[in-house]
Amino acid sequence: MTSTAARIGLVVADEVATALAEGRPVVAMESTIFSNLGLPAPGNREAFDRCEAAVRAGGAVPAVTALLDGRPRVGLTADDVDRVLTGSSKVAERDVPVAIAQRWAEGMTTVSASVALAHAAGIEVFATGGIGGVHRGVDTTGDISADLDALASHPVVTVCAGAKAFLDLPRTLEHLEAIGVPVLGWRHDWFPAFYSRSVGLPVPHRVEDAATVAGVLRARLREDTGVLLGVPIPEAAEIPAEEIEAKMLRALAAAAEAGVTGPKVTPFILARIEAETDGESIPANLALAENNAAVAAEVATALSALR
Ligand code: PSU
Ligand code: MN
Repeated sequence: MTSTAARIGLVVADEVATALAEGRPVVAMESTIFSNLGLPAPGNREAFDRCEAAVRAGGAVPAVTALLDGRPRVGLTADDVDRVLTGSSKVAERDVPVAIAQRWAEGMTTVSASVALAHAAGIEVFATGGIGGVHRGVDTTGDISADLDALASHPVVTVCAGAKAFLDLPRTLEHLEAIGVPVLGWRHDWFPAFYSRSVGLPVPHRVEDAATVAGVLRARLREDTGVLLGVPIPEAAEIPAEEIEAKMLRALAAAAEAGVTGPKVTPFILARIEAETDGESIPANLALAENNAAVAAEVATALSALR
């Protein structure tokens, strides 16, 4: 436990605390993806079950982060998970202190909040579906996800399928470069675009194994900067970029027309993409999240071997 953990009253589940104390592998996960904000029922429970099983199959302990009854939590009970599946308050890193001070009943952690809580608990690997990034139209809106700053501010490996192509992916990669986050491609030369394995953007560095990813985190020059590992969606589940692009553009247009701003933008667009694809996006989303959880367990195992 870090001094941050004590100051914020972080509650770490027994199984997670024991694994950390014994130096065994642990993989943190976010709660937004499993809540109403990320995936519709019943796909959200299936996503949770498959991600948890993939982490355990890889020999690691899963540690989902959330805020419940005003307390920040790492590692959930079955009852807690039921609450997460119906959760609807989105909590980014900057919102965590407010949720604690105001004792919110529930807060669903985004990537930024989860990476911060993972670090506070002493966890070095985090798995998710896709990260937030620089939004298209940033020149007028200024909309850049707090996920990016969190990657630069906590020494955690984030395992993801890149980011959805409704974002401005070239500028997201430029931003990650500017803030000093190493970006790695898992046995892949391209920055993954969530449903699609590539939209033609090269990834700065390709890696072939988990030991190398662990080595990159160990060799960081800044104490508090993490690593982004982009894992392409398994081929069998991929939706090709040309098939999804027009649907994403319609979802973006609907968000602009509805005048949606701030933290509501991403959940709004996610829901519209589901509608535009007639739910075809859901199995792809589950497959990539499960695959990321499996790779994250490998990375966590490699990190505990270095200890
Ligand atoms: N991208 C997805 N699914 C998600 C999210 C992003 O494909 O559920 C969620 C994650 O919790 C991410 C958050 O951290 O949205 C980013 O929101 P914003 O763009 O408001 O920073
Ligand atoms: Mn935003």
